Amino acid sequence: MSKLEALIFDVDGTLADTERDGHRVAFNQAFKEAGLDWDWTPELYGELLQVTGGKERIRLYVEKFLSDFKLEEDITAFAANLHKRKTHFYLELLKSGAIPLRSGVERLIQSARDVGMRLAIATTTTPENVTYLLSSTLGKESIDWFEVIAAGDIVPAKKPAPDIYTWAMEQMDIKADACLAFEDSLNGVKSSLAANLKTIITVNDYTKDDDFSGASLVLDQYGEPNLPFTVIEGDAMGYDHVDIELLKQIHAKS
Ligand code: XBP
Ligand code: MG
Repeated sequence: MSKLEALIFDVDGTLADTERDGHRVAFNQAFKEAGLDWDWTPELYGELLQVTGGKERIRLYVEKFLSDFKLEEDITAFAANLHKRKTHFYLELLKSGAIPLRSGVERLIQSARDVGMRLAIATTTTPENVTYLLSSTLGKESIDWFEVIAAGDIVPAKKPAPDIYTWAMEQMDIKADACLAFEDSLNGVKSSLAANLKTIITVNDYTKDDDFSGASLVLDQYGEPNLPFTVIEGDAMGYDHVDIELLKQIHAKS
């Protein structure tokens, strides 16, 4: 069994609760600006999360939920243009500091750095969304803490395909058995498990009922020394918050 050398994090839902009060809001701002009377309520957005990727989500909405919507242009170009504006509004939200990191994320990243663990990101979101989130929460320099930021359209097949994780590990020249992945959703865990990565899940309101079979541990949050996590599935081996020692034990378990 190789040593645990690297942690690979998903972003949306894992590092921060970005979907309901971040991405969703930005999509609605873009729709309004474009003169569309679409309103993605928190509930509808939950259904649209079945696909990853914002452009793919717009397409799903038009094709499955708005069957009589007439488009004068190609759906791919239409979704891409609308999505550009959505990204603009989302970055404005991040710049305003509206989206904090989830509990324990900053501590875990800092302690991984302290012990020389390698860090990477594997996400379906647009690359700037990642760098703006890191800058607005951990400071601009934190972008360089991550050896690889694998994001967005860098691989054509988004999660649940394993490609984004595989691509990140290729860039790092590292094998899956020397890494752990961190996810929050069904599409995320399908992707990381298909890339042969042991995976730790922290659920959120949109993903708490997802099927996380195959994950090493499912928690409500990473927690802090004075803010214990709740175990949803798996064996936390007596720990009450996620730290490097727990990660090493999970990694070592067959
Ligand atoms: C995240 C996504 C993304 C974001 C929006 O999934 O599906 O589409 O919702 O980002 P995961 P963009 O956490 O599994 O990577 O609009 O930039 O695509
Ligand atoms: Mg996610």
